[in-house]
Amino acid sequence: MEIKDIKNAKIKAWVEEIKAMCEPDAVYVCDGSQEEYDRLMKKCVDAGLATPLNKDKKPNSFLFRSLPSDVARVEGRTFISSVKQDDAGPTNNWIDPKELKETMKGLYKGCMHGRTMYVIPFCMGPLGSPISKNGIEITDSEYVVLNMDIMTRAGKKVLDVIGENGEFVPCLHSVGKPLNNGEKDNGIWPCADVEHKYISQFPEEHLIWSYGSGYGGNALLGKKCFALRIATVLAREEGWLAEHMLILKLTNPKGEVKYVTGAFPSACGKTNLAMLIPTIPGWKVETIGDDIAWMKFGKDGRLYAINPEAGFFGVAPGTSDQSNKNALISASSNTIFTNCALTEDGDVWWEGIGYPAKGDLIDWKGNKRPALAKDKSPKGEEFAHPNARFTAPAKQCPCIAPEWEDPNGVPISAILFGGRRPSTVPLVHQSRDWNHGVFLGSIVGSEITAASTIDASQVGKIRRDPFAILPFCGYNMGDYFQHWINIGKNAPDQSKLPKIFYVNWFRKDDNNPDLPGGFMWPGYGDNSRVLAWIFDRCDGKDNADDTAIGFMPKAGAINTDGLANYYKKTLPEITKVDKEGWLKEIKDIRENHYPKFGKHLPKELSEQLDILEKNLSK
Ligand code: SAT
Ligand code: MN
Repeated sequence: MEIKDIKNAKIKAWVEEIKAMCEPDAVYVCDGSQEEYDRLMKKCVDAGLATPLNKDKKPNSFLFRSLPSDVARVEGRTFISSVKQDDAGPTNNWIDPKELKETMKGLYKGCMHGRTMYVIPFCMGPLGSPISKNGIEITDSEYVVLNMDIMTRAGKKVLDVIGENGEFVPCLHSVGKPLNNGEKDNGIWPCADVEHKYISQFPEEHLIWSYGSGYGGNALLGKKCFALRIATVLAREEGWLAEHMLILKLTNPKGEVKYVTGAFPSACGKTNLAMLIPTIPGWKVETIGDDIAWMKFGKDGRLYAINPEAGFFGVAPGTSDQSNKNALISASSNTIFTNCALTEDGDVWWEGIGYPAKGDLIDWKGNKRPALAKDKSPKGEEFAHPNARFTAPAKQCPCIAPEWEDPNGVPISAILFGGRRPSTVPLVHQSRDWNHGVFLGSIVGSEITAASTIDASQVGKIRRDPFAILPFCGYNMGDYFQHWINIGKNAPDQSKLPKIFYVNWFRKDDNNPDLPGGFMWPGYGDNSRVLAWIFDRCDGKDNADDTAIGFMPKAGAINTDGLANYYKKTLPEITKVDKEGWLKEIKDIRENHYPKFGKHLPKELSEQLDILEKNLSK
């Protein structure tokens, strides 16, 4: 489609304005058709940017390789550009919007020379849902168009929904690599140097400007930029929750259903949990979403969630038949792979895929190397980048819940928080009430992962990531905590609020040689044992002890049938209160974590810290 096919005057004017600034060779409005997808993919293949995979192994699937400087989100180059710095808060990078816009306009000027400017109308959430929101992404990257096509509902149907007066979030993106004088990409992933990358959110204007990166959340602007950074701002204004959470449907052996959301920092097994295959008989997990939840109160006073996305942008390494079979099946056709290794027979391979590759591999940097006899590689010598991804349509997931696109969303019974915590935090505990739950969300911490940094030396250190949303909150985190407190306070019916839990699958004991990887809990499908306990808690079952830190499983309340003996032995250790550990935790929160938020820290949270300390000293 062309600009003249856009009926909405506001969109049209904006597109014209960007065209004048970026000076593309052509403008193309995406209709979202299969023909369009195939045509743009062919363009990538012809330009040497995409490799078609073997049709018998991965039908209609393609592999892209990015540059080493463009393999992950760039948090250091991500900005919340609010009018006042205080509104961005202590945990976001901030530049004055006037200054940032001047700088970026300088970069955008003529940045699309030699390229086509694509206009992607997209909807976050099921079309026609009262919770969904529309956006328009302008980009000069075919890779972005193709990924947006999988990750969102995109195309003409969205223009129709927006109509002549509907609202939309404008999202501008350029890879920042103009092609002057007939220059070509020549198979090299286009992007700008790190110091010229800008991932900018303007919260007052509900506007996104991204420059210089073609990768993931930096470029697919519907995901982290819109559905989290801008949506958190909208949610606060409008009284709902935009969260970095998976949504799963849990069915017990009696056929009763509960929906659960969960916030875990990137690459903490969130996608695995969303698609978990239970090891306890009779239980079933189905997926609604694996990354983002938008939650609003329904007429019945319950909190309803939708998944604003239509696909999975999942971490490939570590995904195997054993860790997440459902993700592998989701990504077995019609999938875009990024920075995975390529096998001789035209399939993809990655570390932790569950089997060694044969013959030679082409690694994510494009070098041919003989495969190792195992499915692991030494650090720094991986064949697939540790943050290599698959972009797969959610509808291909074998365990996608039939109601995953229900415009009304699903009613949430439980909210989980978690992270990689080798010590202190037990396998599971439940908050006493809403504010205590907000406290638990506020202290979430995790080891730094390859998804959040391009600096390999940082990987493995612990950082606090409250609500797992620290890199994705579009305003002051202290005010965000307050918003959560207010949601509880102003809930239409307090008794219908979801119960809040803190889980930790990652407790370690490196001195116990029995434990694979030193982990005291098997994780993966065995996490269903914890989900089952949570399910029963939501029904008020008497399966918990009231402890200093909250409700914890009574002895024998976690189903251990079929669990390896060494895990049965570690279970008491990971389901008790580590008093010393928590006292250290309190000290760290009080000295290093909470002070960051200054006067924006809700008094309810410091109260929770005092209560916890008092309980522990009893
Ligand atoms: O690259 S994304 O931001 O989309 C994925 C992630 O880091 O969680
Ligand atoms: Mn995520």
